[in-house]
This record gives sequence, C-alpha cells and structure tokens, in this order.
Amino acid sequence: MEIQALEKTIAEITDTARNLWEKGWAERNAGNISVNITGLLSAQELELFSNSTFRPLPITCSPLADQILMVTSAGSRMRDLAKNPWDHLCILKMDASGTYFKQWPEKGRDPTSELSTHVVVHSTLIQTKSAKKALVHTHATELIALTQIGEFCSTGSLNHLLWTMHPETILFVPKGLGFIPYEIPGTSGIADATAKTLEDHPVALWEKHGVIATGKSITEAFDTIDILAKSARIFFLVKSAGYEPEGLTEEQLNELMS
Ligand code: 2HA
Ligand code: ZN
Repeated sequence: MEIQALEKTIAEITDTARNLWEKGWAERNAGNISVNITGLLSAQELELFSNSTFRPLPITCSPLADQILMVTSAGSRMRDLAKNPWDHLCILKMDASGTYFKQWPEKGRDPTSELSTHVVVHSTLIQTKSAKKALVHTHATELIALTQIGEFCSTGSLNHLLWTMHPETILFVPKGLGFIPYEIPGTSGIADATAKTLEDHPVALWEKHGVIATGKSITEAFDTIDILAKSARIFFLVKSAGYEPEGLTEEQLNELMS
C-alpha cells in the first residue's frame, strides 16, 4: 500500500479487528473503528484526494475542519478486515468548514453506518483538547446482556456491579462507563448522546446494542472494553453456577482508590 505513515495504525486496526472477532463481539459486520490521522500523511499522500469530489458529512462539525479520519467501511466484517485491511477502510479528509469530506479510495465502500457518532465524537475530542484519537464500537456480548436487566440500566448501578467483580476494573477504569438508553443505530440521536457521555467516561454502553470506547490508541480503547467485559463475565458465570456473586466490599473498593 502506498501510505507508509499509516503502517503502525493499520497494524493496530488489524490486531484489534482480529481480537474483536475472536471475542465473539463481531458477528457479521458488527462494529466499527475510527482514528484521527491528521498530520500523519505526507504532502504527496495528500495529493491522493485532489481529484475526489466533496460529499456532505451526516452532521456539520466545525471543529473537524481540515481533519483526516481513517474509518472502517460500511458493511465490512472484522474477520475480513483482519486479513485485508485496505479493502475495508477508508480515509476521510474534511473541508475547511467541517461540512464536507473527500474519501479515499473514492470508489471504495461508503464509511461506516455509525459515521454520525464517529464524527461527532472526534469533533468533541478536538473541542475539549483531548489526547484521545481512537474510537472502537463493538457488540461486547456480556455488557449488552447487562442492559437486558432493568436494574442495571443506569450508569451508577452498572459501574457499581462492574467495579465489585474484579479489583483491576476500578483501577483501570476509575471513571467507569456511561449508560445510554436505547437509540436507533446510526442516528444523530445516538451520536449526540454518545459524544456527551464520552466527555465523562472512556466507554459508553448503548442499551441492547453495544459499547463504544475512546482511547489514545485503538489498543487502549479495546483494552478498556475488555476489562469491563471481564467483570460482566465473572458476574454471569457466578450467577449461572447458581450462586449470588459476593463482590468486593465498599471498604475494599475505597482501599483500591486511596
Ligand atoms: O457497523 O455495529 O452499529 C455495524 C454496527 C452498527
Ligand atoms: Zn453496532
């Protein structure tokens, strides 16, 4: 592939796509990934966009002016992406107002069906001067399953449960996840709610759908989801063995945070 500067990023996307598939979180074309690659392309590589035509972004995001995002393509399967990354990725270069983008490869597949969420969250990350550049959305089964249980459909109850299932959960994810009540996938409603939630939490849990995580890197975003899913798995394992999980005590949690 001609874009040398992206080799490391592509390798991370490939590894993560494989991990998502192996976790069982990426049935069919489930999930999508994006990363802000502004500044990584050479002047010569930027020439790749010169003959492309502008298309409108689903939502105007002025902080995204002149930014460049790499995103997974609509309909792409994580298990295929792991084998042939460039068949399932596209690069989007925004115009100077954050209203339009040019796509490379221009004749490739459209960007992810969750583009609204990806652009609004990247826009908010820029606006808040965050060091985070990567977003991973996946159908993490164990975490989705929790949202099928009414008593866990709140940010407070979810985090309390997840933190009490394993000591490292509160250590690595002290801000926990943010719960987002059900929204239709791919809409501006889910995009706005997600961007707001991700200002306070590294992960948003979409009721009955999946999770989306931010990170300085794609690997960091994946790790955060993986830690939370591990706690959920412990909870369900104990429950399915017919026992009530004891959980860490408040004192033990406080001790970890001191
Ligand atoms: O990319 O997961 O939420 C397919 C999806 C939509
Ligand atoms: Zn999804």
